[in-house]
Amino acid sequence: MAKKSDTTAKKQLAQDKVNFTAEGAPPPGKVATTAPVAHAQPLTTNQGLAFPDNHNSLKAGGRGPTLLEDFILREKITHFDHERIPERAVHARGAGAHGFFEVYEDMAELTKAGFLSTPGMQTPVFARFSTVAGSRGSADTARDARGFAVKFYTAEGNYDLVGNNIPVFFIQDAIKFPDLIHAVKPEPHNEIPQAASAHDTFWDFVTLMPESTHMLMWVMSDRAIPRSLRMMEGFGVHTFKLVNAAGVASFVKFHWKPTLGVHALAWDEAQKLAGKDADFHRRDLWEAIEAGHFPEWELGVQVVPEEDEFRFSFDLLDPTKLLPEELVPVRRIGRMVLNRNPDNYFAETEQVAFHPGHLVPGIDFSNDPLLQGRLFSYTDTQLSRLGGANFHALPINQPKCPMHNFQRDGMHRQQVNTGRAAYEPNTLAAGVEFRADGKQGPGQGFTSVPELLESPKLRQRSPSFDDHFSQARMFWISQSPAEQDHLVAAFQFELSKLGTPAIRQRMVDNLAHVDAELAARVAAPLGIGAPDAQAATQWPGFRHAPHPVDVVASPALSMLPTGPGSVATRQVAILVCNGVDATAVAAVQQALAAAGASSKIISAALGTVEVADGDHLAVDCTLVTTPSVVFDAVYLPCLGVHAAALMANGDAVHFVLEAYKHCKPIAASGSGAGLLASLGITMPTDPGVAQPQPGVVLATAGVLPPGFAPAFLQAIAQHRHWDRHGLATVPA
Ligand code: HDE
Repeated sequence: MAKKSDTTAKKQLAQDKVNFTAEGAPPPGKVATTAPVAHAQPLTTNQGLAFPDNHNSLKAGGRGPTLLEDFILREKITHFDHERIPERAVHARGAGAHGFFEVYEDMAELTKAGFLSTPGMQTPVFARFSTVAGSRGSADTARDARGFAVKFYTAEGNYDLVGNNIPVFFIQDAIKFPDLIHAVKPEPHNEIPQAASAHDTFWDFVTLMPESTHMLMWVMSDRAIPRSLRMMEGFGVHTFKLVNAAGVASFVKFHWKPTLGVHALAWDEAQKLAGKDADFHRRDLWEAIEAGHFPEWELGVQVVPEEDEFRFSFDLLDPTKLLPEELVPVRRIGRMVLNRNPDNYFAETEQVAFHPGHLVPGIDFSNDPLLQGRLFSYTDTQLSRLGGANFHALPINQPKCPMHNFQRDGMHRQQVNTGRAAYEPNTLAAGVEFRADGKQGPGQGFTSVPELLESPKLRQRSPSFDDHFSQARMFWISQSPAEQDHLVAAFQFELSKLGTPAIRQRMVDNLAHVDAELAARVAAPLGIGAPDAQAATQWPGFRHAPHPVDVVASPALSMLPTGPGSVATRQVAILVCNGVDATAVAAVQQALAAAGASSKIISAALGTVEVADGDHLAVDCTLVTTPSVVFDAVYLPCLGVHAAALMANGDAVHFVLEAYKHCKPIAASGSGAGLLASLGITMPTDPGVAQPQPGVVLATAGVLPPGFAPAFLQAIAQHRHWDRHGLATVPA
């Protein structure tokens, strides 16, 4: 028996050897000669040991158990097991890009910051945009504030401007931040809902914190659903200080102004995009940069001399207040261009560590109590997120200027420090001291602005922070009618989702302090009582300050004046089927391309469609894989006698109606124009160009009139036509 079994084992062993080489691996001990294509070099372990077979673990026989001694397998699996790091507690989902900042003028009169001193000087930057509440895998288009963080790699050290796309914040004191975030994140018992503020705990908290009312107005506005990360403003939010070489400080608010204007999605569109293309924003950023359409913003400053600190009816240190641009104009001092996508998402976008306390000489903090709290949080969070005190040594975080200090050791230390003296002062390391000389002036290092502080220790909110509603009102009265409609609808949407009617009531009671009409409109469909301003005053957090006289509209708060703008990078869908007028399609495509927009041919199936003259036109995408929500505008060309066939396709009908309902520009020619009429969108008028509904461009004639493409481009440049009427009846 024993002998027989020995023979079987030997046969199996021989067969295993055959199998091993039969699968193409070289005999043990030899390095693979056909290197993996991607790297053109042999695979190795983390220790540099080349190994020939990356497909089979080491087993006792071809069909036997895997051996524990397979250190190659173990290393690979162990590394994989530890690939994930904790996601950011807030701002987990983000997209980033490299670029440069270029200053326009010498800012020496206000700041000694070297990167703001020489006109035309370029400083490398890395920017990361993010949503706040959702986790890393959540959808891009959630209703939320967007993070807008920029790391400037200046010659004097890294400067981080860690802002948002909304100029104010929910709370006035950092001690409330964990409460705010616990309230907005998914509810802890069931982890629902993801990336959404429309749930009881969020509104329970904010209605008890009336200081959040101003920020709520922004978050319920279309600012919270940007069309593109490239089309949103950024704000430093807090008041900071600029300090010149003479030590003279001024207060400053930072702004980023996008050159493409500020534009938003429709709320229904944003929700659909969350399913149809959850990566909508990051894809848009990535593709724009790949296509050479580099996103660009101008950096603006609002400067207030120190002696004017108390000039305003609100406190400059209160982060729930903005500084109206009409009171202090924004001075544009430079531009940021993002021109390179990251090579590796994890290494760069995920591992980048921002911190509002990463300052350079010439920029300093104010005493904003929210900002002061942030100064602790950002280093602290990197310690657990990036695994220790050496996160500054990760390539994306390294300063691009010399760095010397006596910090030593710690997890994952990258630097190999030499010498005996890891302290200062010393005489043992050639007497070297790495200190700036402390004098004021360019290149002389960071010094804090001296400030006289003598006061009792108090756990108290300054009464100058008490006015919670005036700027919320300013925001409301500054919006266009369409923007006001969207804001009311957003409040209604969110509050309708609440299971606790008392919370809905508390919100409209608070809103009654902003504007009676706003509160009544929001309350109407919520199944609650009329807004009761008096009831709101009963809650402990409520502090009542009468609206000061200077609550007047601030035109800069509306998104409308920023358009019409450029059509560059806009995406246009051209719906086709057999019989399409290819000449008209080519003419429109050419006009779009000349203006920097791009177009896609969409049909029911991939392949080609037969054009009117018997030739063929290639289809780029199908109606189902690229729905209307991923486009900015639609063109329906003449489809000859086949027009009815397209409209027999429910997906095509839905595509057009949905784009129309989302107020997107629609152009139609020939029988395409007739199709629109059959959908009830508009009646075709005389031959030629007409705009019976805003943003609808028609040509009923067979041949495109010369004004057709320009009219379509103009409609696209206006972004959306929010003033379209009768949309409630459109079934999409
Ligand atoms: Fe943040 N915030 N935050 N924040 N924040 C973080 O830091 C925090 C606040 C902002 O793309 C965290 O590295 C506290 C205001 C952005 O990596 C954390 C308070 C503003 C980003 C943190 C605030 C911001 C963060 C999580 C109240 C607008 C993403 C990961 C005192 C001016 C940066 C991290 C990136 C990230 C704390 C309030 C903007 C936990 C305690 C106000 C853009 O440290």
